[in-house]
Amino acid sequence: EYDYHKMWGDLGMDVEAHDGLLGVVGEMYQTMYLTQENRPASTSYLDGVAANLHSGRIREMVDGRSEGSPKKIIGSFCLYVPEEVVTAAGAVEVGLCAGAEWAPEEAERYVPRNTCPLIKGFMGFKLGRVCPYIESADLVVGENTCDGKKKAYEQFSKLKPMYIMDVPHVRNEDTKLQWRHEVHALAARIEEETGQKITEESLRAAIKLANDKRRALQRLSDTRAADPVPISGLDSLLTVQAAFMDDSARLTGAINEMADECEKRVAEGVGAAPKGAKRILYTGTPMAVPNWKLFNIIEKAGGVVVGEECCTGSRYYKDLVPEDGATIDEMLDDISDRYLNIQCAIFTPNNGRRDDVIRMARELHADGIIDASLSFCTIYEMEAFDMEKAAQEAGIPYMHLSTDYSAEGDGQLTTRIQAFLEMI
Ligand code: BJ8
Repeated sequence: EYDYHKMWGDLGMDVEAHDGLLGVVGEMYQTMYLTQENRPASTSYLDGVAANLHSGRIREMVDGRSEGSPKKIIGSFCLYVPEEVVTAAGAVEVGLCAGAEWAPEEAERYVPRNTCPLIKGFMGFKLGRVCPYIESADLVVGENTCDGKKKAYEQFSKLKPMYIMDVPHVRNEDTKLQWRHEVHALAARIEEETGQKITEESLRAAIKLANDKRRALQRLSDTRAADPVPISGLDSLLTVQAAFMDDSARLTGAINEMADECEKRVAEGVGAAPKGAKRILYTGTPMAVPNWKLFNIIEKAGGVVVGEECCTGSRYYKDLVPEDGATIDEMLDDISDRYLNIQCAIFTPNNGRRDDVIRMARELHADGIIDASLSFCTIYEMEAFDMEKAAQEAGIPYMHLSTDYSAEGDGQLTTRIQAFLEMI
């Protein structure tokens, strides 16, 4: 029996507090996930990921590092940090976004009280020393996206070695070149960290590895257009959340198995929710582990989430990087261009996001759109006005919500969601 408590202690974690966190998350998983009926059998992979998140997966990466593969662990908070570059230089990229509140009083010594819960969450996870991903990371790559993150990184960098990428906020020829420069600079910084040069071969393989994962996620997503829908929104969400933590090749294999089973279910008319269940397209801010509450409320109320336009959803997998780049420079440019196209609300204008939401709602036969922002996220709250208009014009019922990580407003949230499901 491997001594995980020793491993967490060696990583500098607060082992006792961490036991408490694992207990809470384990209970949430039990009541939200394991109570679901008619799950595809292949989702047992997700149960394994959830069980190993802080134990087996960390051990694997930490052991791997001491054996030289991967050489380093690189943490990131955002979709704009290209994993292909990190992989090609011999490191592994892991997501550090926090989906739960932790040590808020300590976090408030570094960031204001009225900060988005995602930011407050990662500050609290670091200060409370309960996240093995943060603690095992050799370097954390941040990005100048929203004001909250940009300024919080100034604080976070006092606690952990950081490298910051500057993400443009408009798309034109100048910023395209600027962003390409940023991606090339990241490549140099990761090479310096690992002491390993990116080669044509390693970069080409990394592009293929990431694309294979995206293709598998696209396959799975396509099956959700069916009625009855073969897999729940909760399980689909966890699949993408897992992608930020698990080994890419293993994950891709598991997702393809889930897609195989879901395709078969569609052909046989087997669903995770009954035929005719109200279908919701989610759009909004990302949902980091273990932020499952909104999907749980929707699905326990009898609705089913059939798609998610967000960073823990379609934005993660809808676009591929071309696989025919001839040189390292050309491949890095292709990677840059693909990432600049992510429809984050930090961009102005960002009309592509609205188009995507309406397109997805139609393709996935959604009965309604739920657009949710984490509280104090000004940019997503701002975009909700035009999102509502676009939904109205398309004739699709729409609801906007603002939530945080606490359970305080859950009763009211449930009432509003139930009313919306009845109305659509
Ligand atoms: S590409 S969505 S992962 S920045 S919710 S911290 S925006 S105040 S997460 Fe994001 Fe990258 Fe964009 Fe995606 Fe700020 Fe809003 Fe908080 Fe947010």
